[in-house]
Amino acid sequence: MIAPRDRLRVAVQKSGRLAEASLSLLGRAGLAFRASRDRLFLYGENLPIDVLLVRDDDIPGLLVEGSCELGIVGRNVLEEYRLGAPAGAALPAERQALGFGGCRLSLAAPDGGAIASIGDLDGLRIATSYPALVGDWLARNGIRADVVVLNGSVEIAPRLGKADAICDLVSSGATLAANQLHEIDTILRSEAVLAAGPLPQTGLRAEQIERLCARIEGARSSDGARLLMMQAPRTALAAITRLLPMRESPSVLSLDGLPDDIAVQALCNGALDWQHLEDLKRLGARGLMVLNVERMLA
Ligand code: PRT
Ligand code: ZN
Repeated sequence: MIAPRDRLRVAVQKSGRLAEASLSLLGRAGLAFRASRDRLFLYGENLPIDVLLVRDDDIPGLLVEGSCELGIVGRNVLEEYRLGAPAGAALPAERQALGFGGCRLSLAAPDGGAIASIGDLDGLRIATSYPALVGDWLARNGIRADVVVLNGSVEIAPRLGKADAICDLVSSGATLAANQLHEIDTILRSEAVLAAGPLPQTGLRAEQIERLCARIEGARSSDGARLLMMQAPRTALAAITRLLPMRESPSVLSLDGLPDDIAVQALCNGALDWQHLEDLKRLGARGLMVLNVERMLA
């Protein structure tokens, strides 16, 4: 049993591919931390929210035990836990995708070998660190293959004669190429996600969780957002709307004493560039201004 706490806890990878981006996201969501001496814990200085620094594989279990309420973890780790858990077990769940740590869990086979498509895997051995995800995929596709569980260096298993194919995370594809392997199918598209534990939350704790989730969503959606402001002839509005990489419909305001003109405010994504501004000028827009968006709350 875990003693009741009044502070929310978020588990984050201590070191590795997701560590820095996870803490940076929490920082952009407005959290400031002080590190403990053992570097396993970050104490939230401005909100009652602390961070546990752990191995990524431990995050789903910590959520289920209630040692933390939220965690930032790869979807691959979360889904492997969910699929590997016994039937009826309480499960952590994905709350939001976070847009970093992108990769895919793919099946790959040796170059120049006999495996060209997934149908050729029948009766063969597949090495992976994701036995539950691979087992589930095999069952869904009606393929009977043996899953060989390895906890590292999966990509060398075919050369060592331990397996005929592998299933591993791929981002650039360089590791597969260096090991003379090629992808034959993707079984999961992954990225870092915010995951929540299964325990029902009520009252203040539930409010804290919702508030942090809303802030994280806001920090994510303001990434790369630009506010474009201009004045333009009313007749140019449709052409302006077509031209811009807008996230939502623009706000259009009338101008005092200028019935043929409007002021336009449009929330755009980072793709907004000089070329857009020059094209807008050609449509008769003037007083163009682009502002970086620092914070957004839906
Ligand atoms: O110590 P701890 O257990 O916390 O960390 P870890 O070593 O288990 O994980 P880490 O830091 O390597 O990865 C954390 C998470 O990052 C993963 O669970 C994925 O969600 C995500 N991620 C994104 C990746 C990759 N991209 C990735 N490319 N995780 C691993 N890789 C490996 C892959 O396994 C392969 O060996 O990188 C190699 C392939 O990369 P490419 O670019 O050559 O294709
Ligand atoms: Zn790990």
